[in-house]
Amino acid sequence: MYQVPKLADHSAAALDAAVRELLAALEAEAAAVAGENEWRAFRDRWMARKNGVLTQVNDLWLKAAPGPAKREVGQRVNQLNKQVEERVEAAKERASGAATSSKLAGERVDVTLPGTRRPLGVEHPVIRTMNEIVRVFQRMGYSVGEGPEVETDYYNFEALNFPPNHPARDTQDTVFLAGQEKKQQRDRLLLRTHTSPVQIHVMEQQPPPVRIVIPGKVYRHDTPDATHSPVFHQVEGLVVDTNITFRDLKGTLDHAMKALFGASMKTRFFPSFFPFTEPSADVAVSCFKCGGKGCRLCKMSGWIELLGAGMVDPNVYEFVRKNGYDPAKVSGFAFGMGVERIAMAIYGIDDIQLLYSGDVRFLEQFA
Ligand code: FA5
Repeated sequence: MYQVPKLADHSAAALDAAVRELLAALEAEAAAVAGENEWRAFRDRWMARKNGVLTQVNDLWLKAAPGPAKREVGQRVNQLNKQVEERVEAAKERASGAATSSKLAGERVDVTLPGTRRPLGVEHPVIRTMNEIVRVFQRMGYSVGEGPEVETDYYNFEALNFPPNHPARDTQDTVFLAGQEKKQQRDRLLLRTHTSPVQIHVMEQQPPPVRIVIPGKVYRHDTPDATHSPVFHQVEGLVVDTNITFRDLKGTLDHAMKALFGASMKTRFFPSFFPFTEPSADVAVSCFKCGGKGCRLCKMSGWIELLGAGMVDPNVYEFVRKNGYDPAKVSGFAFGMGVERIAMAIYGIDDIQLLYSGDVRFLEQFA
C-alpha cells in the first residue's frame, strides 16, 4: 500500500515525481472501491485528520520544506487536497450506485413467472338455493323485495294477527332486544322470527295487486339439531288480487316444487295453523333420505316439512285496509319456505349443521 515518502530535497523535480506517484496510488485505490464500507475506509485513509495521507503530506512535505520552497510546495499541496477530495467524492457516487444496483438486482421480479393463483369462491349452497327459489318465482312474474331483520313486535306479530298471549311471543321462541321494557309492546324490537312481517311492509307501500317474493335471514330461539338452526333463511311469497283462490296457491307451489326438485318429487299439503292465514297448510316433500319409509331425519314420518302457506287472513287486511286492501274485494295467498330445508332436499344433505360448519371439505363439493 502506498506510503507517503519523505522528500529527498524540495526541488520542483523531486516534488513532481512524488506528486505523480501519489496520484497514481490515489487512482488505483479509488478504482478498487466497490461498496459503501470500502469507500468509507478509502476516504479515511486519505482524508482523516489524524494520520490520513493528506495530513502526512502536510507534515512531511509542507512543514518540512525550507523557507524559500514553502510557497511552491504549499501551492502543490493545496492542489493535491482538492484532487483527493474530488476523487473521494467521485468514488462515493460510484459506490452508492453499485449498492443500489445490487439492491435492485436482489429485488428483481421475473414478470414471466406464473402468478399466484387465488381459488375462486363460489356461492354458498344456502345462498345458491335461495337465488334458485327466487328465480323460479321471477319466471312466474313475481317481483323481489327485502325487509329489516330487526323488527318491532307490531310487524312480526300484531299486524299478522297473533293474539297478545300467543306462545310464539314467548322468549322461548323469540330473540328480543334488551332494554325494551319501557316501550309499549307493539314498539319493542326483536329479531324477526320469520319473513312474514315484510308482507305488511309491502302492503303498506303498494296497493293491490301484489305478487312478490322476499328472501332473507330469520332468527329463533331453537335448539340446534339435524333440521333446526337458530339462524336460518326463508323465502316469503305474497299474492293479493281479486279472485285468488286456494287452487292458485296449490298450483303455484306444486309448480315451484317441481321446478326445484324435478317432476318426480312428491309433495303433500297438511292442514296447519298460522294466525295470519286461513285456511293454512304445511307443505312437505317425501323424505329424500329414506324415500318415505321413516328415519331419524324425518322423525319416522316419511315427510320433511319445507314451508308454511295459506290464504291471507281477512284480519290481516284490516291493518292495511286504507291502502286499498278491502277484505270484501281482494283475496290472496302467502307462503314461507325454509331455504336450508330445501337445500338439504336438493343436495341430499342429512344434517343442517353442515351448512354452518365452515368446513371447506364440505363446501368444496358445491364448487
Ligand atoms: C313460518 O315461519 C310462517 N311465517 C310461514 C308462512 C308464511 C305461513 C306465509 C303462512 C303464510 P314455520 O314456523 O312453519 O312458518 O316455518 C316455515 C319453514 O321454515 C318451515 O317449514 C321450515 O322449513 C323452516 N324452519 C322453521 N324453523 C326452522 C329452523 N329452526 N331451522 C331451519 N329451518 C326452519
